[in-house]
Amino acid sequence: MRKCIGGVMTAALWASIVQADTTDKSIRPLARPLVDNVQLASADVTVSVRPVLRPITEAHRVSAGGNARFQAWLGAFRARAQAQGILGSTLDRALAGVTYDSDVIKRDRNQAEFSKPIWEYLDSAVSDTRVSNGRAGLAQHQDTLTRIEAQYGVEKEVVTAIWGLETAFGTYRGSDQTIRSLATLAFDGRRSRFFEAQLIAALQIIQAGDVGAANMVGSWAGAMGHTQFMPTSFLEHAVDFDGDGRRDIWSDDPTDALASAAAYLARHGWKQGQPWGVEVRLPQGFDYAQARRDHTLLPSEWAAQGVLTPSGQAIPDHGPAAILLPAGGRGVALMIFDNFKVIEKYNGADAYVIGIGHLSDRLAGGAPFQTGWPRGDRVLSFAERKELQRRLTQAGFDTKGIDGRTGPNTINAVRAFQVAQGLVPDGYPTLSLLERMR
Ligand SMILES: [Ca+2]
Repeated sequence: MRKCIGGVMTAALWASIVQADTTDKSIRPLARPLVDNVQLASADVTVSVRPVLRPITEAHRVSAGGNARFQAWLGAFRARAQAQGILGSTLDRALAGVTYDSDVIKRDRNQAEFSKPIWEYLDSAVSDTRVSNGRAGLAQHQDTLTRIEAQYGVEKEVVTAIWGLETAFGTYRGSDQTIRSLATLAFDGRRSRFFEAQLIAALQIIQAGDVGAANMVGSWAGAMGHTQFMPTSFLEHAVDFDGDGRRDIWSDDPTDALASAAAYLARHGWKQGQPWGVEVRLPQGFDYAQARRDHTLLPSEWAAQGVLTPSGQAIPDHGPAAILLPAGGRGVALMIFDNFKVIEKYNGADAYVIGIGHLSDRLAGGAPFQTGWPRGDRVLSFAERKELQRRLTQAGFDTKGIDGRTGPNTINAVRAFQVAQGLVPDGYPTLSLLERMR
């Protein structure tokens, strides 16, 4: 069994990211998490879920019969790579002995849907162990992180939190040969275009001399180094912070990787001093229809409605903010700022962003969330979410499709149903809501 890596992210989260990639947000996230390591296995979470229908492709079948077809594909790929400026000598070096990796495809196909709620994800993402390891990392790399913060304007606790979730502070950086993984995934039919572009980018990195082919290792899905950059993100955003002439995110020294993560956030608009989000307490009679990403007010305007910290303080005016209820009206309520969207550029799953944000707060000495989670609830299965969508649509609350994904249309339909039923219209689909519709 291959060694695993990863932050606390799971197959389901990965699947949701892949989904995001193929829809509205293109190839943005540089983090390609995965995770099966035992230590973090309990972190499975489903945030936005998608159907996991994974066709068995020709490429998949190749695994049993050797890799002749893969080798033929590699031959044709060489020509395409050379047309894009990859030298024959680079290809000789990087592709020598590369074989099809059936394990990678197995992992790609096994991204089964997990139905774990956000609080279980956060239990692991912001566990006491991770907080204490993070504080140790902060102390150990204090000087470097301070210089990175000064240069890029990203707080050292935020950079450290990314490091903590991506690779448990460098502990699980992955040992899969990146070229082999990417070539296998590019040969495979499921997302060939995306992975061939990543493979070309990986070859450009090798050609530029940032890392030797043998040392270019990472996750099975091609994410590399301490902060799990995909090759295209590396090319665009990685930096040589220690000044040795190479952008080295693979070595034991995390300097370049940490600075690269900060550079990435800075490039996407990180505002130093602005919170990612702040826990709030909603007043009695709060109009839950306001709890949506596209409705922003200044904290002072929220305060005028009684939206305050759990201890009753008004939140300073850091900029426009939305109210996010990651587990509906019975869980933690957050006031989120533009920096939330910046972390989303790293990985678009709400649970991930909240995990990064909350871990960074804890590393800075902040308190755990004051509000509890509805831990008695279980997350709806894929089949149950489809059933809910079907029943809502039949009842006149159109979800604009029955795909098992809880997107804005489904949330709006849930809200409308809740309003009609005199329930708290938090838009959050629960089992009891489904049962009510049956
Ligand atoms: Ca360097």
